[in-house]
Amino acid sequence: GKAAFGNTIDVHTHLYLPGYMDLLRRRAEVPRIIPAPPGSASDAPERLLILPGEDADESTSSGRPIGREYWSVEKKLSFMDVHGIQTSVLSPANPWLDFLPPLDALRVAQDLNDELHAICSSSYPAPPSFPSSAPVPRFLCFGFLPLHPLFQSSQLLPAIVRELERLATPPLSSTMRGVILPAQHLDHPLMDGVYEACQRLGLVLFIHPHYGVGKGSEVNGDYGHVLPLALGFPFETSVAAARLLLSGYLDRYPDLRVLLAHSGGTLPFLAGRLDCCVAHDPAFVWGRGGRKGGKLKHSPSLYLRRNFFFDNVVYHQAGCQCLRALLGEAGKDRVMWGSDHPFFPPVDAAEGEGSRQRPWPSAMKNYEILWGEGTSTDEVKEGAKEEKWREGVLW
Ligand code: 5CU
Repeated sequence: GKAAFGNTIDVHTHLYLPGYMDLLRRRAEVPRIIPAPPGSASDAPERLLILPGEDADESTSSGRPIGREYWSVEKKLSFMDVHGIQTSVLSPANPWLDFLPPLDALRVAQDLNDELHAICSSSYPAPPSFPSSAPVPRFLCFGFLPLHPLFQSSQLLPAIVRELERLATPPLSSTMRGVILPAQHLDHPLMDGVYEACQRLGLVLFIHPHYGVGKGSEVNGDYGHVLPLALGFPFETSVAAARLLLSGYLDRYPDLRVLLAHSGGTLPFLAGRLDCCVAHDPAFVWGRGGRKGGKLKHSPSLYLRRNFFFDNVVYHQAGCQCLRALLGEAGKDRVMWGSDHPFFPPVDAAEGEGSRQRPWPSAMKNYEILWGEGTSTDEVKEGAKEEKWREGVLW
């Protein structure tokens, strides 16, 4: 059917919970929040240092302003209203709780999951101009899972599974749709228990990068935030998802649902090479009659079409078309709209807060690439295009 502006579900949008902000304020190392200097204006923002090594690079070491759009529910709602977003599926921001020791991480994850659920389960009306006459949830969420700490202490696994079960049980299950995980170690033996629980409980795994690839490599270093975010992030996701594909876990857990950030990184473009290399490697042979003794039952691109879902946060129509070509007609609903808010705000700082009440070019670009280049903001607002970006199959 036809969509109207106001139907969108945003599957990639972050909220810094008040409890998480306090945690970052208490830290002396990255990730951390630097207070506004003493004596500065009362509205001077704090600053955020988040990415690995950001404090060591002169161009990024002073951090970036972290204003209310990072943590205020009111600000998130006004962003949603301006961009026609009916429901935001909130996720905690990278690097989640990766920096905490195992036992602290588990306790803090439980507290923050409760805090996230409390925010999402409050009722917030949609603007009257939005099309839905029935009340709709304005927020759903992906919870925290202290996964990095798990790799330091395997004894954490039963508690992690219990936390997944808690998220999938009322009252939390009314808002929790899954968990957000770093794009790391997805083929680790300890992940078996996590995947078993997520498949059994119907929880979606949202895989999101933070670390880039190749420590200290050219991919991450220099040029400010450009290389880590433009290349390091998507390469990290590509490698992590490929490791998951190749591990055989998706034969063991064929109903697992995995949402990949930033349109799956480079995988849509490279899926053919993955298929070809697997086909030519005796360790990964598969055959028409089923498994031939190789490790995988299917070629990698079949898992990409079967188990994976994608946001469209790629800011480029050709990238999105590549993803569509991989998924084919039947899979087109698996590409879902994402904003990556509060990241990539309008750059025109001179307009300050005012400019942030208007459509963000970054978010509008993600409408355009689903609908075709050249779609104007007015067309978006009129909802004149076929509904392609509304959630299809995840919820
Ligand atoms: O701009 C950034 O640093 C980020 C980030 O850290 N995480 C994200 O999802 N998008 C942009």
